[in-house]
Amino acid sequence: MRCGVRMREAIYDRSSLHLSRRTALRLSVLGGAVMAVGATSTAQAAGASTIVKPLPPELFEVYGTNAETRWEALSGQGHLTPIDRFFVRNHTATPAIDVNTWRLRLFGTGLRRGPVEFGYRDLRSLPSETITAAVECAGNGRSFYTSQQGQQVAGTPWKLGAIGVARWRGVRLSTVLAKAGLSRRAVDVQPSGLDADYVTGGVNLGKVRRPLPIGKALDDVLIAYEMNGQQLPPDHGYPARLVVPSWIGIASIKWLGEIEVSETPLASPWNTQFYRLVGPTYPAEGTVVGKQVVKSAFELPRDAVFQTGERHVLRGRSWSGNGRIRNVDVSVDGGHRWHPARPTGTADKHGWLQWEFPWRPKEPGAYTLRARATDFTGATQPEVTPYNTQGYLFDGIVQHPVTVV
Ligand SMILES: Nc1nc2c(c(=O)[nH]1)N[C@H]1C(S)=C(S)[C@@H](COP(=O)(O)O)O[C@H]1N2
Ligand SMILES: [Mo]
Repeated sequence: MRCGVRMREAIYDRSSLHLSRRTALRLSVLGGAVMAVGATSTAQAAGASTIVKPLPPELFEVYGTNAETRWEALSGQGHLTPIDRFFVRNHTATPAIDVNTWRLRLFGTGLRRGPVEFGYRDLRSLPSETITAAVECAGNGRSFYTSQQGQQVAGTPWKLGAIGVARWRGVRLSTVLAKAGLSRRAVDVQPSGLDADYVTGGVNLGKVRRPLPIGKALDDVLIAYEMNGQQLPPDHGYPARLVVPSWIGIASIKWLGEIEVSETPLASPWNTQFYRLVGPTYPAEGTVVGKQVVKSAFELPRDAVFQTGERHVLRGRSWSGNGRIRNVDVSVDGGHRWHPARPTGTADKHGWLQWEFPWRPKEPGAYTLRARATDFTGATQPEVTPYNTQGYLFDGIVQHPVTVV
């Protein structure tokens, strides 16, 4: 097979107790792991993991093929999200890729010569660069459209944990494009993944792929092969993924296999059907989503419990696709009064700002914590985010309920 890809057959299963009898009969226990005999869809239907790394419930909340980081699991952690708690968003399942036969193939009308291939060693021998950047799903915070705004939206009901910040090392996409003979006439590139075709509603949409304008592709995009100083883990795109700073997660294609380079605009379901803002405040054809928005989160479980009269330090993080966070305000009284939070780290252009806020609650009861960030462009978090049908780009102030006893 050209790219040496085969679908992962061994799937670690933590939910075999929930398997139907029929599915259970198709699984045989093998050395503590469970071998799925059928295709990925069997595993998915059975609720078995399509993610390789362990997903302990204290670190993750799992939704089908996806898992979000619990914010309390970032408490006490540094600027970077450790790999063991970095969220995973898989359209299907993490594939097993043989790096020895893996190739990255570039082709299309936007190249001066025919297809050009790079092996893993080729990539590693090119000049490397290291950046700190968030990968965040466009749907991060989606569940708040429903819980705070009473709106029905389609997609994974993420809270705020579909984001992670990592240190990525790799080769600039611009370096690889130049090597491949980029034409001056190129307008779009379209990376595509080596994971299984994405089938939804009975329709096969093909490989996960999304066009990226050449301006962004040449600006600051990385083909990453390391994450937080380690080889890129299977779930995060091994052997190589794109990291598109400040843009929605879908731009950062994992398990990179091909990049089409085109002198005419490209399209895929991921920029026509998905990742468009459609709703009453948007044009009829919808608005294509690129950059991320401003958000904030407390490093606390929902319904955290605090002691009356004691001094607590509330900690959190804020981030924006526009760049650095300028300031963060916190309210503990239902949004009436706002007080500045104290930064505890440096604002990162493509990462986040960590902050803290001391709090000594005087009376027991139910409280709602709020954090509201403003970035250096002046963009801030509104009370209400305008509705879009697929619940993307929620930037509203999130209400975090806690109890004081
Ligand atoms: N090949 C491929 N790339 C992909 C995806 C995928 O399912 N397949 N999911 C995308 C989406 S929607 C997001 S939010 C990010 C998630 O990256 P992570 O799983 O490393 O956190 O990967 C993106 N790249
Ligand atoms: Mo995503």
